[in-house]
Amino acid sequence: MNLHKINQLVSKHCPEKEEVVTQLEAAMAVDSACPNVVVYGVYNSGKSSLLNSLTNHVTDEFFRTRDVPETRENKHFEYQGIRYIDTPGLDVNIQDTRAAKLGTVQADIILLVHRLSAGSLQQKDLEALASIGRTHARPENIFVVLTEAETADENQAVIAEITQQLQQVISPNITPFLVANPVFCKGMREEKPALVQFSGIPALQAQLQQTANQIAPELAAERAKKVQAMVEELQAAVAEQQTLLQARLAIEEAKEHQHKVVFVERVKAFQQALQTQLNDIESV
Ligand SMILES: Nc1nc2c(ncn2[C@@H]2O[C@H](COP(=O)(O)OP(=O)(O)OP(=O)(O)O)[C@@H](O)[C@H]2O)c(=O)[nH]1
Ligand SMILES: [Mg+2]
Repeated sequence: MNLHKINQLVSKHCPEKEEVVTQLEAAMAVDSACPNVVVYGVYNSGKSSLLNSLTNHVTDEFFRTRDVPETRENKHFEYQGIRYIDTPGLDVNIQDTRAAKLGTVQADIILLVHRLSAGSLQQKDLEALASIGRTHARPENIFVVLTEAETADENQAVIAEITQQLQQVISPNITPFLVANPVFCKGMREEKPALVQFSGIPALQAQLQQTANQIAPELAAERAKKVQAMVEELQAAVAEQQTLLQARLAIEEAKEHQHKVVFVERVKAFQQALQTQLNDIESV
């Protein structure tokens, strides 16, 4: 079934699923030969800074960063066989959140970014994570990155709590990556390898590279599976609505039939009564 036909059926029978059609379009539009790594998280959590670090944009940032909501659209850069995709921060406005979600649909690997100073994960973060895990990525392809790692010492309790939350929601084996973006930039600029190591960026880069290499051979098949799952979700929704519609139609037809039966019986009774009266008159 083609996208146009699906779109028509969904608009007609289950408009509440129109967002899934948009997500399907985004998934079908994925054209990169290499794995897509997509960042996801609330605004100001350090997503764009992280991508600048991972793509070695230290002095000339490619992904714009700022202290106020900055990223408004999904933007990408390919580096060492990985396409890094930046997304707007969640919870600023509906359009940005929608664009970020569309980004996750295109992800082969998701980097969930969270600032240590924001404390442990909130219920809505956990729900978003669980939903991403269910629909868009295998648990081993979800990386959680905690920025502001330079404050890790005083945030041990928060790190432990977040780790526990992630293990409950994503997988018992997951541990977050700790990253300090300004420390990475300083280390690179001043050629101080100890700072670069401390920033956590090389460790994350290595793990991403390993996962990207692992998933590369099955990339096309996995993407096709995701598209297929969305098509099936929409087909099931349309079929459910059609079944409901048919059931309603059958009830209406049965009601109409019943009305007809009652009407015919009444007419017959009336005819009979009339005939009786005529007979009475004739017999007078
Ligand atoms: N201390 C510290 N600051 C960081 C770190 N990472 C990012 N920042 C700062 O946090 C602020 C926001 O960073 P961005 O990278 O623009 O955050 P973002 O998540 O892309 O923000 P939006 O695009 O608005 O969603 C900037 O001032 C960064 O310099 C970090 O690891 N440590
Ligand atoms: Mg940004």
